[in-house]
This record gives sequence, structure tokens and C-alpha cells, in this order.
Amino acid sequence: MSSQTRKFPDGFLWGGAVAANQLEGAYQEDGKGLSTADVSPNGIMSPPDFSMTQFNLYHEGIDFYHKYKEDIALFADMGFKAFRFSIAWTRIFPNGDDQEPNEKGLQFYDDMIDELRRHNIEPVVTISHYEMPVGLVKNYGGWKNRQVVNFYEKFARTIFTRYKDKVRFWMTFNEINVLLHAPFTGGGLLFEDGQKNEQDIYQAAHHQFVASALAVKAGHEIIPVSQIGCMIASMITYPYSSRPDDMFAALTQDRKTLFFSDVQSRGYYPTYMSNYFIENNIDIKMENGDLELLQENTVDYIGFSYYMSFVASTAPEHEAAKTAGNLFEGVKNPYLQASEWGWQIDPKGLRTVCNQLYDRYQKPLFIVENGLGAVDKVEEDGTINDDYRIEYLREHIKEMKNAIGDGVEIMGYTSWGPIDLVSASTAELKKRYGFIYVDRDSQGQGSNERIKKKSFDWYKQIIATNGEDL
Ligand code: BGP
Repeated sequence: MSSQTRKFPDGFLWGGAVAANQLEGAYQEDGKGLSTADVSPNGIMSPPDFSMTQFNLYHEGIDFYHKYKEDIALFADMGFKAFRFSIAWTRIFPNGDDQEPNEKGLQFYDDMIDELRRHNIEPVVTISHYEMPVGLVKNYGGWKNRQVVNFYEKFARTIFTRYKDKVRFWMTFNEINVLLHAPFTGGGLLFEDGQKNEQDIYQAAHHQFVASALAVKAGHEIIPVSQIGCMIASMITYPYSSRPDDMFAALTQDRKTLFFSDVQSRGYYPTYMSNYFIENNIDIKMENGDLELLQENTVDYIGFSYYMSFVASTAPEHEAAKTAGNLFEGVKNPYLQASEWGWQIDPKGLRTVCNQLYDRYQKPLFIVENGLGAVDKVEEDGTINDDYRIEYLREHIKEMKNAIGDGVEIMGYTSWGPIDLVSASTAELKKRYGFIYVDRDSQGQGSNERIKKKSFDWYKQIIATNGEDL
């Protein structure tokens, strides 16, 4: 392929992505309320602990709340064009249903955004990233309750209004499809018998679709230049063999993910899903006007995370050969290596996902998470030689560039966790993604000092050459 078409466009948004609950800490400071992350000491896949007796690394995070100036200066040193972060709902509405927003919470993000702007870094805001006020879980039952839509809309309108002159790029829900796999984290859902209940999950999904459409509507009204995206965890599935049954199993598995972006981007429920609801006695309660609202307020771009690919097999012998993923188990792909956490490394899969999503929606894509979680070692001379991370990122960036050559429109790339932070799936700090090392361990011990890893200068060079010097 000629290098004429394989070029990152001018203004490509290179940067990094984080989530409030995984790095801010200060979980009770300046009027912040408790969020679902604050009561999830073992990560998003484990049950909550409302008694809060267990040690919870999210409570202190990496203290970004107090160190953001220092950290943003390091991002600026790498040449970041964009920084994706989330606004903790509980800093703005501590209980979720409060009448008035918490001024100190609003001020924190004002100051943080100003700091980014001072360094010419474009803020990219996720409105809700894996946390909601515990008050909305305890008093309303989470997203299965329609009233939560109104609380979310109020939250979204409040932050749109406050930051309207400073923030153009928004996303409504982080990895919205994760609601299916982690219903407490994704939707504040608890099930009496501990068994996932699809009725509640899909009802909650409907409410999030309505809330997302209301946010798109409000955002476009309040900030005419805004671009508001959805955000899915992309989970491309390959058929294990060319057996037709395997192919259909892969397609069915992918639809569990694409259902979410289908509704948010196309603006209607696909028939494969409406039929699934009928077949499984799932009855989604909708209000008058919901379908029109979804249709009229579709997203401007498709944001997604990409870490790995999956494999579907209908062969019984594969049941035993399952591999760990962040959200669910799949069959091992014999052609791929996996990370220390079992995530199957597949750069070419990113090119395929980009093509699939663009073919399906014809909307710009924004790769808002990608990266390698690994154990890093600080050498005696203080260096951290994370060549494995450089290798992972380089191969993925190459495939993103190939996808651009294929004709896919990509707005930007924000790698996950440019600074080490607390993991979402396992709530530990041992699993690191950063270009910047944080001296803090999974027990919360350490100086919190920031140290540049080898990948720091490498990524800086990628950005400086707009992806030419790979
Ligand atoms: C995504 C989440 C992030 C992030 C990332 C890495 O699913 O949106 O919040 O944490 O995965 O996952 P982990 O932290 O479990 O390694």
C-alpha cells in the first residue's frame, strides 16, 4: 500500500485516556459523594462491599486530584494533543439526586481543564465512566429505574453549561456494552438471587440509550460546535474454524457489542435484538417519544476501546481451553500471544475492527483506549525499560495507520493509562499501562513519585512526527 494514503491527518488527536475513579483518589474530599467504584474494592467484575471494610485502592488512586498540574505538565512534555478523562458524577452531584451541584467539584474540573488548555491539550470528556452515585443504587435501584435518566440528564446539562467554552469532545457512557457483563459497574444493578437478570439489564440499557440521546440533544443545543460520541468496548470475535456454526457463533457474540453502537449510532433497535427480546420474554418499557428521541439524536462519532480479540467455537472440546479476558472468557486463539493477564494480543484485529465499524456506520472513529497492562521493573539505575509496551503500541499504531489507508476516518488515538493507574478489572496497581511510572503498589505503599519510562520518549517521537516515525 502506498504511503500516500497511509498518513495520519493533520490535527490527529494523539494523547492518553484515564477515568476519574482510577486515578483521582481524594474520594471524600471537597464534598464528593460515594460512587460505585468506592464500594468495589476488587474491581468491576466482583460484587460490591457496601460496608467498606476491605482495603480499596481506588480511594487514594494515584492522587491525581492533587497532582494533576505535575501530571499534565508531563503529558504536555510528550506533546499530547488530547487528554481523555471522566468527570466523577459524585463530585458534581454527591448523591445523584441533589438539587444543586457541588461548586467545589465543578471548580476542580474547571481548573483541570484550564491547565490542559494552557498546554494546548484538547480535553475529551467521558460523562460517565464506570461509576455512579451509590445514592442512586441504594435509593433508586440503579439504571433500571427511569428516574435515573433525569438525574443523568441534569448532570450532563450542568457540565455542558459549565464547560461550554472549553470542551468540544464528549462521550456519553464509557464502554456502554459492559453493562451486559458487569451490571453493577455498568448500571448500578444488584440482583436479589445473585443471578444476572436480562430483563433488568436490557431495561437499564434502554434507559442509558434514552439518557445518551438526551445528552446528545442537550450538548448540541448548549455547545453548537460539540461532537458527542458513544463509546463501546470493541470485542471482535473470530470463528475458531470455517465451520458455519462457528461463524454464526462469532456473529452472534459480536452483536452483543454492536447492539449498543447500533442503537446509539443508527438511532433504532435492530430487529435481531427486538426478536431476541420476544424470544426471551424480555419486555422493555418505553415512554412515548423514546423512539423518536433515539432516532433524532444519534452520536457524531464512534469511540471505542481495543485491547484484544476473541474466538468463538461451538466445538465441545474447546470448553476446557478458555482464556481470560477482561470481561468474559473465550477460546484461545492458537495464532496469538497473550499478555500476563491473558489478554490476547492482536494488532491486526484493530485494523479489522476499524474497517467493520466504519463500514457499518460511516461515522468517524475515535480510538479512545488501547494499551498493554504489564508488570514494570525499576532498574537499579532508576530506568524502566518497557520495550514490550513499545512493541505492543507500535504494532497497533501501524495497523491503525493501515486502516486509514483502507479509507477509514479516524479522529484520534488516546492510549489507555498514559500514567499508571488503578486497574478496572482487578483493582490493582501491579498492572501498569503508563508511559509514566507511579511509585505506588497494590497495597497503596510507595512515594507516589512519577518516573518516565522508556516508552515516554518513544511516544513523544510518535506524536512529534504525527505517526510517521514508527
Ligand atoms: C477498559 C476500561 C478502563 C480500563 C481498561 C483497562 O475496559 O474502560 O477503565 O481500566 O479497560 O482495563 P484494566 O484496568 O482492567 O486492565
